[in-house]
Amino acid sequence: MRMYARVASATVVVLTTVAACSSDEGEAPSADITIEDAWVKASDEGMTSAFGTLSYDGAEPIAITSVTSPAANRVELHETIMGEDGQMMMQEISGGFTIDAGGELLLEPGGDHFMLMGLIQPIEPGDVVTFAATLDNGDTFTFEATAKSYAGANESYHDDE
Ligand SMILES: [Cu+2]
Repeated sequence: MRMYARVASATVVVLTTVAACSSDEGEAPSADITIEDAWVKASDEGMTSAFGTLSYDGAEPIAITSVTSPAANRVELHETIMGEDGQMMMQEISGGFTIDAGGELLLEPGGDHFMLMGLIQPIEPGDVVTFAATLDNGDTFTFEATAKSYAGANESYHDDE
């Protein structure tokens, strides 16, 4: 009898703590990700890249596992690495882009980026391209990126070799 009473009161304490935590959050539990300065490298055909600064407001680390866009047949999550021959090359990152709790992820030419494969039509400077990203917790978020001409970010693609 005494044992049972102790367990019951411990449970009450735990529930109270959880309630206090969730009221501290004060925000909807949907994706706490925002992107700033999102842009796409204008391109006539083939493939191109999208960049920006992702900020994540959640309490647990998260990963962006897939991205789609009506502008391309496929969007891959790429990292840029030094190849064995000393040339920079890009490849699909395994496990997606992870972002720490309260962290940022910079997508920039020569680094991590969203890779648009098989453009549906030319992307001209000033065009707005929409994206939908899926997170490892099942949440999704959408964002828009404006196209601009850019001469860099011509790292070779792993499959080319
Ligand atoms: Cu790439």
